[in-house]
Amino acid sequence: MTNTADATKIILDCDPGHDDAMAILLAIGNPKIDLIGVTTVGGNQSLDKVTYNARATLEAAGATDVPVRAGCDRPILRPLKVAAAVHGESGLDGVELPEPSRPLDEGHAVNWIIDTIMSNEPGTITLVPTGPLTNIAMAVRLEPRIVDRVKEVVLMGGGYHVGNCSAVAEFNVATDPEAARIVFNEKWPLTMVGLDLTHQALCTPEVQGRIDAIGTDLAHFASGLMDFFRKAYRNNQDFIDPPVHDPCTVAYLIDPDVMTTRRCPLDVETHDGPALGMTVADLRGPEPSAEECHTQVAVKLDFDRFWNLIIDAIKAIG
Ligand SMILES: [Ca+2]
Repeated sequence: MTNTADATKIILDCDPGHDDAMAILLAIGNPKIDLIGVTTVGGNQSLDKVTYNARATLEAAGATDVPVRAGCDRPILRPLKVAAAVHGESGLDGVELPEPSRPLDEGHAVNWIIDTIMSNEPGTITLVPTGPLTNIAMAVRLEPRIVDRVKEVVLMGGGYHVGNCSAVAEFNVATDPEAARIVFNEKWPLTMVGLDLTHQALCTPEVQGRIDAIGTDLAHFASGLMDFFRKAYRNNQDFIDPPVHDPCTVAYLIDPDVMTTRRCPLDVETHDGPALGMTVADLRGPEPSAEECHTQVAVKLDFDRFWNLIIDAIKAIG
């Protein structure tokens, strides 16, 4: 895939994960995104498993030029509770994973994130976290200067109306609420693509039929992921069709018109109790300006525009 000259350079920090895998495919298959590296974090499954899954997904997409580095294997303060009910024992159940031909790249993901941001021109690297925010929080504590050098942070996590781990907490934020609190409170431009938005990104049978119709091995791989994800969401989450959360972040970077956003102050509840891991959005009053407020939430998805991007990416990879 040849990228456009103005392609957005992103670091995808993820825990694949069926929807993380779809985010990887979208990043690889769209010329407006330059995926300069994948970093992994313990979340949906153990660090070893999600790191293997990231490498296998890149292999499936023929993208063996993209480096993968493993990061933190557990949250900053809390034990890791994986999401095997949603993603299976492997973290990417439902498909045959190709053996990665590229060895895992050396070095810790947190150090690589810092080195990459500090060695590139300021304002050129976008962080796209789609797992617990442990690596990003560790990076910003180790090297605070990354805050001013990052172009923006577009993350999947949280929700201002609804949770999935609890009534009010979403998995990525609930897994490492302290890390999320650190990341949300740094003064970089931050977009929270939360459940309010991603629950609109449903892989309906009609959408999956369009993926199947592409007819390539990669389309078969993506469809197999969606089959498992649908079953898991029917059995565990009272969904008919699975919400494909993580690629919404990449889609927003390709085409901001894929969603509407609302600027508002955000914070994270870190105290134990019924609201642990809640993302608290202050939606009172008129919408603040970008100068007044560095955070925004994703509100409304353009469903057709979103799925067209995914389908075009799978086609483009071939
Ligand atoms: Ca994820």
